[in-house]
Amino acid sequence: MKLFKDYKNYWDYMQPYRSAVNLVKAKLEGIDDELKCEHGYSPIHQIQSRIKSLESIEEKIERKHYSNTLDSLKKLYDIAGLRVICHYINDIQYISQLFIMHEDIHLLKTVNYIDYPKESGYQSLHLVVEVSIYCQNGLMKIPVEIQLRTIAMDCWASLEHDLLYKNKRAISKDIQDELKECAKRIALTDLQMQRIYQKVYQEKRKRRNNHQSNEKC
Ligand code: 0O2
Repeated sequence: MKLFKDYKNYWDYMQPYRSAVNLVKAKLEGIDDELKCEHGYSPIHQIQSRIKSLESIEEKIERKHYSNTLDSLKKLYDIAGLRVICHYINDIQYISQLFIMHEDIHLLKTVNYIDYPKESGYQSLHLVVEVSIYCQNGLMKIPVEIQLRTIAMDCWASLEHDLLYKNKRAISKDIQDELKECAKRIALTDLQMQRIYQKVYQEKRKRRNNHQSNEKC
C-alpha cells in the first residue's frame, strides 16, 4: 500500500516542512551575517537544505516497521533537513549554541557524531529541533534535523554516502577500514586547520596592535 496517493499529494503534504526549512535557514543566515558584521568573520561556508524524498520516507517507514499511514510521518524527525557546512571545527559548537538560544527554537535531540564518530567514521553534529509553523489550519510543530560539519567532514561524508552508506551491496572490510582511516586523517586535518586559523588570527591582531601603537607615537 502506498503512503501518498500520488506525487502531488506528497508535495502538498510537505508544505509546512518547506516552511520550516526556510525559517531555520533564515535564522542560520542571520547568525552568520551578524557575526560577519560584528567580527568580520563568517563561520558558515554553505547551507544546504532538502525535504526528504518520497522514496526515502517510504524506505525509512518500512525499515523502522512503522505503520504505513500518514500518522507515521510524525515519527520521522528528518523530513525537513538542513546541512550547515562550517569552515572550522570550533564554528560548529559556536553556531549551534547561538542557534538554540533562539526562544522559538525547541531543541529535541542532539547527537554528537564528532566527539563520538559512527562506526563508519562519519562525523557531524546532529540537532533535532522543533519549530512553530502557522498554516491556514492553525499552528503546527514541525521537527527539523540540522547536520553541522566542517568542509573536510562534508567532503568525506558526501563521497562515502554513495560509496558505502547508500550502497546496498556488501563492501569488503578492507575498503571499510580504508574509509575509516580517511575519516581519522580528516579529523586530524580539521584540528590542524583550526590551529593554523588561530595562529593567523593572533598574528593579524598583533600586527594591528603594533600599527595602532605606532600611530599614537
Ligand atoms: P536522506 O533522507 O536520504 O537524505 P536512520 O539512520 O535514518 O535510521 P537517524 O536516527 O535519523 O535514522 O540516523 P542518523 O544516523 O542520526 O542520521 C541519518 C543521516 O545522517 C543520513 O541521512 C545521512 O545524511 C547522515 N549519516 C548518518 N550516518 C552516516 C554515514 O555513516 N555516512 C554518511 N555519509 N552519512 C551518514 P540519509 O539516510 O542520507 O537521509
